[in-house]
Amino acid sequence: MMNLETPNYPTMSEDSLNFSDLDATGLRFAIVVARFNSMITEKLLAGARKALTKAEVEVFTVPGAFELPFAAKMLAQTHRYHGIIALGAVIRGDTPHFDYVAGEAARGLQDVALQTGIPVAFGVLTTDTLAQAESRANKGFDAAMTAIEMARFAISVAN
Ligand code: INI
Repeated sequence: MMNLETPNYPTMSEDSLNFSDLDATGLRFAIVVARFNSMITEKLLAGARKALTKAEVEVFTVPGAFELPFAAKMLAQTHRYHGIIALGAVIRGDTPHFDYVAGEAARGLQDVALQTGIPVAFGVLTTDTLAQAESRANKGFDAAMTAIEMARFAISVAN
């Protein structure tokens, strides 16, 4: 029978994704992080790094979340990485720009994963306010843990 239980894994989030016991040893990841709303994305990056202490990590920056899919695709196509973690913060404010940027970031990043077969973790906060983004700035850790899990999944299916 399939075991759906997950061992206790420390998480920084309240609404934990309940990660299983993940080991990033021997894995290589690219983190691509948007500089827009950098006070938030720097925290996302710190959380992601915390989850990846045992992995090899390279960090790349792009101007905003809209540019994340392009960068993620270029990185995925190198086949140097077991997974990619995309980090950004899209805050609604009072501009309709939000929907375009957030929507295209989400769609584009999923497209990259599906087109290339390289897992892409969606570490992009989409919030109404800066305060909401601040309270979720620990989500970089979760995104990185997701990338580890999906990289392990891809490796196990391929072998
Ligand atoms: N980019 C973000 O990462 N977050 C935002 O909240 C945001 N807003 O609100 O406009 C944003 N815009 C810039 C966008 O990502 C592109 O960099 C820009 O449109 C140039 O292509």
